[in-house]
Amino acid sequence: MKLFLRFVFATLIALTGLWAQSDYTFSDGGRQGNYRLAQDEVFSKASLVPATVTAGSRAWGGGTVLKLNSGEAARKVAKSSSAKTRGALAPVFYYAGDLPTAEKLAALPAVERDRMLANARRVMTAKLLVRLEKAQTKTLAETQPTAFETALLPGWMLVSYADAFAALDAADWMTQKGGFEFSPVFSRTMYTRQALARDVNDPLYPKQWHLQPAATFNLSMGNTWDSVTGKDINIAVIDDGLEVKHEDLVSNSFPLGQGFHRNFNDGDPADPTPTDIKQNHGTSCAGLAAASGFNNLGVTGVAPEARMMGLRLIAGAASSEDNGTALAWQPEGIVTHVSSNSWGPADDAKSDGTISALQLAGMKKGVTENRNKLGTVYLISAGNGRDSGDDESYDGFSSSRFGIAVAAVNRGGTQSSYSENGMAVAIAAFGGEFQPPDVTWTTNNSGAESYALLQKKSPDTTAPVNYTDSMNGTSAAAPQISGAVALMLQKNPLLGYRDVKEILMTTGNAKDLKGSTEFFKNGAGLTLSHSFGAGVVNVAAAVELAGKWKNLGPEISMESAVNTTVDIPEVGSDVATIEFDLSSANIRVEHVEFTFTLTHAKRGTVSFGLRSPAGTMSLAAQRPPDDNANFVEYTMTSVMNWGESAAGKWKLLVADNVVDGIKGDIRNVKLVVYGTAQ
Ligand SMILES: [Ca+2]
Ligand SMILES: [Ca+2]
Ligand SMILES: [Ca+2]
Repeated sequence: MKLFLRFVFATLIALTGLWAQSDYTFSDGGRQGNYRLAQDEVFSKASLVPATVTAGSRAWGGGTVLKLNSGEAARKVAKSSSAKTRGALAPVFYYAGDLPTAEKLAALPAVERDRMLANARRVMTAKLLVRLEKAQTKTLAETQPTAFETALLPGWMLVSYADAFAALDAADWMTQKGGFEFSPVFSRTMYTRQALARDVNDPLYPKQWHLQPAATFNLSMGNTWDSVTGKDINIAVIDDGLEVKHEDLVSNSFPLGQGFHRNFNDGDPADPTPTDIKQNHGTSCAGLAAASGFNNLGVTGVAPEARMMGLRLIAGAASSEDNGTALAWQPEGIVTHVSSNSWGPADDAKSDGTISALQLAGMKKGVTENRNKLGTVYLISAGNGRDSGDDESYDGFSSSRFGIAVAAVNRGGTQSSYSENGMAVAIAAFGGEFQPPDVTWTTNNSGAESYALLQKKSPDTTAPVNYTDSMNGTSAAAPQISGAVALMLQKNPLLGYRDVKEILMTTGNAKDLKGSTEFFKNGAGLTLSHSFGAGVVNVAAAVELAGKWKNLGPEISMESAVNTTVDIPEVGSDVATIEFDLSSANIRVEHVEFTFTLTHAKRGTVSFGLRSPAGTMSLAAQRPPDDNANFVEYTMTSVMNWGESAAGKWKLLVADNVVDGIKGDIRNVKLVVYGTAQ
């Protein structure tokens, strides 16, 4: 009887010509919306592929949108299917509010059109939402409902049918009859909610190989910008200047004249804009971190919507007090989330690299007081002196446990020729080599004069005025991570500065990188090297991990000192060994510092190795150009033991690598292990 009625009902609708209808107006709880029924599509939950289907079918929403042969129609296919098959099928509608005109749609590239159609697609379920009181349910008897339920919406009921096509028949009937307010209960829950990639419309973006997912080596941006862009995250850029009014930086820079910026060099103390076009370093670094993205202009930074404060410090000599002030920078009412530093002691392989107490104090203030005590995150370039024989372990700034040292990788995945090895190198990004196209694209100081300077430096430049394709160095690498950290902190503003460092080191990508030192697994299973730290930053992975991160406990430390004087034999016999017994330590290690006084007339011939109880060796190579004498109360810091247990015997091995009769000794050695309680 029921089947018979259904047949009559369907025949009735067929006779009235409603089967040709494709445009509908539905009332979704009172809100009118226009929809078009796709006559040539049927959604199938199961992997049904009837003979009537064409190659235009595509997987969607956990099933398949079947594209029918011409001459077929959705209703006809459903009607000719068995009841069981029909139960797996559903009519496909498109919501007009999500679509451009048919003409515009047809003119779109296929990929874009498919994306828009997928977004506008609404698949019917077997239910209708009808404005109906319980007492009125019999008015729908003719449509053969199978059930009525009260809806979440007062005054509306959910009316169920045998299948989605039966619900469509009922919708047709109500439309024909008039006087009903209703809407199909459309399914959008079948969508996989995969984030859509943001449309990056910056014209030079395709040239920014470090951001391109198709490049063999890149920052692994993934779909990160769909969820975080650095919005509401502030980056202090300490450099030789920041051209605040640059067309592609201005909207991501704090305004001038309100105390956000500072100039410690010549010119207006409130304006960090360079006073000399040759001072283009800071403007280029800033663009890599946070040039405005999605603005149809120039390039984009890793954090396309972060905001920057310019601190002009290194365009001339600056006092240690100014260094400290710049590093601790956090203007009233502002949070300094990130401090981007593409500078440091000379990379001449002979300077001892020690920084002033005030500079160090500025960083310490930043990590303990800034950002509501969570700490400003310092990104510091690891240094460009490898081809001169320098080693980052001798750089008191980038190796500080308050900062994160960033190494440089070139486009082909090898360590940039100049990027220094060191025991504090934590992570890497792209610095490239020396000439386009193997160097990075970013903002240049504005104007023809700056452009002429670029042409002189890079005769083959293809960059337009106001931009450069010739930025390189660990200077280029550090601000990329500054941008990455801005994204992480937008995702999870409660990360401490040490949490950020651990997340970067946990997610870094070591795959296929070639450096002058090998990757190894430390005692905690972290893959590290003195050339790259944990490898190239994996932005998508770092942001994802940031989102579910449980903060590290408070930092604790334990120290051990050996005050005897130990002679350092020349190579070929033995090395000086100083042992520290930390058997009683209950610390999960983050940083390890050792401080010593070396007496040696040619200190550059001496190298240092710290062996942890887990067997990990942190190395400071000899620096042949350094023929200076002695290191006094000198500190080195390693990140190579991150995550290891501190418990056990630590050994400092000191070697004199040149047999020339010039020998020395080491004394007052102190080891301090920092980390969390185990
Ligand atoms: Ca831009
Ligand atoms: Ca250096
Ligand atoms: Ca010697």
